[in-house]
Amino acid sequence: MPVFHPPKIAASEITPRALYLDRRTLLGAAVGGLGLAAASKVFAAPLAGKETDYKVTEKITSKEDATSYNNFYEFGTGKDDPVRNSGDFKPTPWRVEVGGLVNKPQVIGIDDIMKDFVMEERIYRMRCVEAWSMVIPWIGFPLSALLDRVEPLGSAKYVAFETVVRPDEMPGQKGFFQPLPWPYVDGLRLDEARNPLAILATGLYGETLPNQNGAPLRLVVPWKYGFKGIKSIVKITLTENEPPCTWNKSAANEYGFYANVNPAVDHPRWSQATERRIGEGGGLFGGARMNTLPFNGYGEQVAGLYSGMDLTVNF
Ligand SMILES: Nc1nc2c(c(=O)[nH]1)N[C@H]1C(S)=C(S)[C@@H](COP(=O)(O)O)O[C@H]1N2
Ligand SMILES: [Mo]
Repeated sequence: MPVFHPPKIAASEITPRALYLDRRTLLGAAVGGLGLAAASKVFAAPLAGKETDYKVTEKITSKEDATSYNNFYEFGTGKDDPVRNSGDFKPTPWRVEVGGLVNKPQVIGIDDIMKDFVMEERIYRMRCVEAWSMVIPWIGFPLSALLDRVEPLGSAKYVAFETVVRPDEMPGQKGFFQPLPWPYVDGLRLDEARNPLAILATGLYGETLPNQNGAPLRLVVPWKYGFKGIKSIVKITLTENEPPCTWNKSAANEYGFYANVNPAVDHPRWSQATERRIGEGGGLFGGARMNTLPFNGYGEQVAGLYSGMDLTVNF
């Protein structure tokens, strides 16, 4: 029997040592002297072209960084484990079971998904709960298009997602100590899932999704912390009750169901006010530090989903 061994991300991984030891001093006048831009926005050079809801104009993270600095605990807990350990993973053939409170439950093969849904590129700002961020050009289609196809019943209030379990292909699922209980699961409220920003991605940088990024199909919800972006999905279920979420199950006080990016609500063990943009700026700790935006900058599109909710309680 494997032992469920919930990981505690070390605060030292979140905020480089000097910074977490003396955050207050650093956030004060001393910041400039250290060459950090902790208190001011330091967005990288914009791309040519107009910013739209679906394409931010911040500098795109290099493909190299986006495909080698990953969280995918099924392949190990280190940032470079997914790229190193996912070579044996077979993303095809692949079937996704879509059911629960729907009129037309169905099992859809990835080939049909590629054929039936119109793929488009979305350049999204992504923000991990560990206070780092990237800008990634995804290829995908609106989750709502898939929901339309199965016709949710009026009683459906949530959408639950489940990742594949394949210990033979996913070394993080094998062995005595395993970092999380499997399968990895997460969920959205139905109206969140229907927001046009929420997509199911099948690619990035104009290419098919690599294994380490969640091949062949993963969720991308850019206004929420990265852990909601569940990878390698095999099951989507419409439910009446709030579905479980892996990180919330493993530490409910640290990771909420909603997980909206919110600089005003600190993680119990580190600040969420700023983030490190991977690959940018270099700086002392590798990654320009910038202010984190409410809803990761997507407030105009999504804040209305949460009107009347206390987001410090429903975090
Ligand atoms: N199945 C599964 N999905 C997952 C994870 C995981 O460990 N397993 N990690 C999550 C976390 S914490 C983040 S930040 C994003 C990272 O996505 P990326 O590696 O494509 O940037 O995937 C999310 N989806
Ligand atoms: Mo994350």
